[in-house]
Amino acid sequence: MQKPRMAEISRTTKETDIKIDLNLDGSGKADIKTGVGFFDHMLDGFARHGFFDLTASVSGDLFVDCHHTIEDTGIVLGTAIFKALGDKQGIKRYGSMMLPMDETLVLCAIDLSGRPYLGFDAEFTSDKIGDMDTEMIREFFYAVSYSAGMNLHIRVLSGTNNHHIAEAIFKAFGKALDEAVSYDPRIEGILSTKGSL
Ligand SMILES: [Mn+2]
Repeated sequence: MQKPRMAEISRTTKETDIKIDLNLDGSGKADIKTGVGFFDHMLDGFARHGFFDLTASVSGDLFVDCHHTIEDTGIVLGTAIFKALGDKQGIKRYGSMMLPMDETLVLCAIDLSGRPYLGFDAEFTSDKIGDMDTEMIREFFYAVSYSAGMNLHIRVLSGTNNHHIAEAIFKAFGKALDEAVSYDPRIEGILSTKGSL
């Protein structure tokens, strides 16, 4: 039994003040306070369905809008994932999920390759869901993929309800990441022909 992979990251700028505690080997316990209610709901779904323990305490310049708060939370979460993963010994590296939510169907595929890339194909018909700008969903995942060094593809295959589409994306991301970070006992060392990820 390996010891739990955890990271605690703090980041303060003139725009945001963020502290994230992440345990990749958790049980899905989340305590999220970003000041953006719908974003909290999304991160909660990510943690719960990925079986990650996640505490996020975020204080951002919401008097401007939600942009810096959400983007910077993505940077810190990605950094926490990167740090918690360490040298990636014994992990599956790849993970994917096809997640249905009523009329919505979302594909998420991940390679923890160390090379950041985001493929994002999702359309929203409303500018906002609750207090969150829908255009920030792409920005969030770009920040996560870049700071975690993760190849991340998200495609909405069907869906009409904006709340469902967003929620299915975050849950699919949690499930795919859970698979990618999980151990496979058949893997000796690091799963790469190069010997490192
Ligand atoms: Mn919901």
